[in-house]
Amino acid sequence: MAELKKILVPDIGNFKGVNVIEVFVKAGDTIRAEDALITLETDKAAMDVPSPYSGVIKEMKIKAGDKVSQGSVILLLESSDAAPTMQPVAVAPVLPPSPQPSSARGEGGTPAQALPVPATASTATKAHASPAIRRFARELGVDLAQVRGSGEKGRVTKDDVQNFVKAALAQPRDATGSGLRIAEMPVVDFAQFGVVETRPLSRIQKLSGANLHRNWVSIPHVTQFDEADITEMEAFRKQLGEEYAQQGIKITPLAFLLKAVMEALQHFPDFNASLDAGGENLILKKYCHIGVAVDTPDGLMVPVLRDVDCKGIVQLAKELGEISARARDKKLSAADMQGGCFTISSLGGIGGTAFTPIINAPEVAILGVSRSCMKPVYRNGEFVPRLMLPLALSYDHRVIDGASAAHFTVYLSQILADIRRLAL
Ligand code: CAO
Repeated sequence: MAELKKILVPDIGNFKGVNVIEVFVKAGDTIRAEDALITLETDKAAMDVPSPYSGVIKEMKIKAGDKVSQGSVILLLESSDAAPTMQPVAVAPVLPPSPQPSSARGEGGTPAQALPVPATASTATKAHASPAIRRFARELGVDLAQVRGSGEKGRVTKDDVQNFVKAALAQPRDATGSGLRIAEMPVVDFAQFGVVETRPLSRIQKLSGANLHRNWVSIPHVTQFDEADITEMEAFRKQLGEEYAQQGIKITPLAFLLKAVMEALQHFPDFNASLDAGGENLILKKYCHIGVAVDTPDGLMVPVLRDVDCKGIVQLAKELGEISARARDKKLSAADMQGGCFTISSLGGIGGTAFTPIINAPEVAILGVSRSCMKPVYRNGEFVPRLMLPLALSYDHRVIDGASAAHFTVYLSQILADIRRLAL
């Protein structure tokens, strides 16, 4: 049967009017026997007072800053425990110890047996904190010496330990887990400058944003620029486009690019690869799945076209139309976006002359394509009008060096300039 019990300050030796420096519980809390309730501190040592019973706290009778002696009521506890448990009291030195060679002194330089309870080995550290806080810090793996104490005499409180952990978790991490120590972004109240409206980011924006941020800060990016002469390719594409329009297949430059990139990946296998988790090995892929960045009303999605090496340009154009429509209709499955070896991001349908795409890790390179444009190209002693396609290859410099990247774009440009090479 549960009954209301008074929990009293136990025998603390001859000390009277001892400071309550920390209260760990509050009314309404359910506690177990031996949970720490309060920490008392004399000028010699701090000690935790544990609960002799388990139960629910009905009322607190003291608060931090009060002074208590043996027999003072700490709280009222509703408990059905018949007998109290033993009352071990853990002790810690009050102040950081100064080195003391004398064996006559207890651990941490505190006079031994200052209180009639045993000090444990774990209390002999330099930080100023109660035994319960030391245990709490130990459970979280926190080195108390690194925590700045906000309590009286610089004592470390539970809040200090929690804030230390929160701050550590909030630190940006790089791929190796070390903090990047980036300066904090200022918090600006834009409303002070004019009218504003707050719109939450979409789920896709939040997800892709986190991945883009990770890739941007953890991969050493370099972007190689080039131009491909697609005058002949474009003439052929237009011809094909008319033929396949009746079948509802739209043949855009991207279908040719998929095929040409596949050919370049086979020629330069290091681009069709990923670093393993330890960053020690390159995993070379014998398949060729290529992701395509698709702009949707909710944000960027990257569905993957499978086995590009086994498909023709018309088939790729058909699948590209289908998969980008599915992306825009939010009908892509997680599997549709997995397994890519390389990504193409084409802004050619929109415009622009160049951009630097972010690598879609764990891939090691991405091709950005901008809008083709007629340009005067100097050939055989004269300027001739040629349709030039701007290419931007961002690559992971841990895996690919600049010369390889230039070879890759030159090779890709040669194929696009004469797509008969795809048949070789
Ligand atoms: N140069 C000139 N014209 C181009 C071109 C290029 N590089 N690429 C495409 N075009 C033309 C097409 O031929 C088509 O012309 P017509 O309508 O006259 O036939 C028009 O531009 C529109 O093409 P499209 O966008 O419908 O088709 P696509 O195959 O080029 O692209 C897709 C498909 C899904 C990639 C595209 O719609 C898209 O979403 N692009 C945005 C990708 C993106 O946001 N990337 C950025 C990622 S980083 O934030």
